[in-house]
Amino acid sequence: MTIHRLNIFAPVALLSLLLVGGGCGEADGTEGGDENAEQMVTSEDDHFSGHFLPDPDPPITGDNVVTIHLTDDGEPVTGADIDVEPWMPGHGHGSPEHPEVIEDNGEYVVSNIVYSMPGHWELRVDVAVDDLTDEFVVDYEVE
Ligand SMILES: [Cu+2]
Repeated sequence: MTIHRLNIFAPVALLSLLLVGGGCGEADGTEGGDENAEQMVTSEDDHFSGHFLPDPDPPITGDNVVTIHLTDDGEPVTGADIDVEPWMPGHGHGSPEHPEVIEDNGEYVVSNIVYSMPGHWELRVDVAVDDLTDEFVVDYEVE
């Protein structure tokens, strides 16, 4: 990230801190201006890589979609069993909705991701392929 970008995002972050004041807790302070751009993420036990593309970007309070390109050593991983849970670690709550996953040849479209408030959310993605299980934890700043 660049300084230039920080200058753009810092006022927005401050503003959302002020706006969130009366919610279910204080907005989680996050380090160094997390971006919500598409990201390549490695699963917790290093079994998989996931290319995460949020729509909209950045994510918004309400209904969101995330497309995950799941790979293992650069090869698409097909037929994975994927379970997604949004989680707000600063407040200890999840989402009122359960996301749905549809696969197209190693590309997993996750819909019905409902963030109930702005702030710092995790997307916790459990992946099971045959006997192998692993998990992604991806951070988002929800507007
Ligand atoms: Cu909350």
